[in-house]
Amino acid sequence: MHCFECGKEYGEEPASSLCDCGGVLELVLNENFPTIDDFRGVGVWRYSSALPISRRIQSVTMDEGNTPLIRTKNLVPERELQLFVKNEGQNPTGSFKDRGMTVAVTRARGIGANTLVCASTGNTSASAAAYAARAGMRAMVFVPSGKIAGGKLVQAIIHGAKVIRVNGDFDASLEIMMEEAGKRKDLYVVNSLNPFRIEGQKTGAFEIFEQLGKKVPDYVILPVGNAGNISAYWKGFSELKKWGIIERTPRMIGVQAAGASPLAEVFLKGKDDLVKWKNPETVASAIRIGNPVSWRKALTAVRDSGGRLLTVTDSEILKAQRDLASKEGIFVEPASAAPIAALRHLRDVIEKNSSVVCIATGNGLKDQGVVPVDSENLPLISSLKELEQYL
Ligand code: AN7
Repeated sequence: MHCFECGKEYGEEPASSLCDCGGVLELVLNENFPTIDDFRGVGVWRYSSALPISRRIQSVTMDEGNTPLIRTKNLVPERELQLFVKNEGQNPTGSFKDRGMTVAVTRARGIGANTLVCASTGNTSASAAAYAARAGMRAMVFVPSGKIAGGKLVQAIIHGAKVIRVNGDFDASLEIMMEEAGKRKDLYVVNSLNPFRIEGQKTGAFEIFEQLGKKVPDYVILPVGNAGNISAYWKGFSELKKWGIIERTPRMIGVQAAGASPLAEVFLKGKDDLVKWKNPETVASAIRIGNPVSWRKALTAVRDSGGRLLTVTDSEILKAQRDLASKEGIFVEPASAAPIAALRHLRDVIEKNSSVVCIATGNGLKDQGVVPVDSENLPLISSLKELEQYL
């Protein structure tokens, strides 16, 4: 375990899960590289030979991962693009967070932690709450007041987490949570700055490779908030290459909402430093983040892979969400529709016939408030006769 920014090495993660320099940590496997024959079982733990968890520790799992990779039929002409959607909304708590949470909470169990803590735009808190319940631990989650999707809050509450609202946005929630966690040894931070979360999330890349019949897609497109997940997928593909399992890596494309795009700004302006945004605003509340903690990892992923970062507007996001639901039968939350919305902007970038995987990070049922339903104006009948009149 070492700092991604200054290189300092660590044997065990510090209380805050961040380096003394403020950088994010990274786990690197230096020997005993796995081969494809080492992958056994189903889901995230199929890849345990590639995960930094001792086999002596019993995993805290709910069979996360093993999510469908769905070839689209109607969204784009099949002759032009091989477009796939990786439906991470089918994880136990309905988002990709479970991939990382199963590994981070297993790690927490291994080092004897008993209280999980996170700041969250919603999905991390839902996942942390559920895995804490599973592990017999406590969870304390900090969420931005009034700006979190109803379904996610319901999940955190039903799983028994202590939910604390912060008067402010996600970035303010993270700041308060980190200050508290830095002071207390009994709290274990499960935000995506936790390097064990990233390890679990990288298994999404392994699955895509196997689901495509041991092939690597040309492009992988993800929504970007704190920038942990795009970093995790890049780590997964890079490791497959380092271990001699694949020969080339895909181009990584990150998509931010226009109103919350500090990282896309760094890329588009060709800068090397992130300027955090105050008061980010977007309908995609999952990625309403102005100070992405893993921004440097993500920028490396995008640049080293030959990819890019771009932005999409809220109306493009909502249209893509509706298109995916009404043309393919896949209902995702707004943030997860951002990669689909980005396709239109990438027509001159993605070569004809390329294979493209969009990561659908979260289930649409979590955030029902964004879908306008005028129930008063739906037809209401009390008899077959009225039905026939209506039809
Ligand atoms: C559906 O739950 O940050 O770029 O606190 O819920 O790794 O942050 C959620 C992020 C994309 C962005 N899609 O991933 C949280 C949180 C969905 C998400 C992202 C999130 P990162």
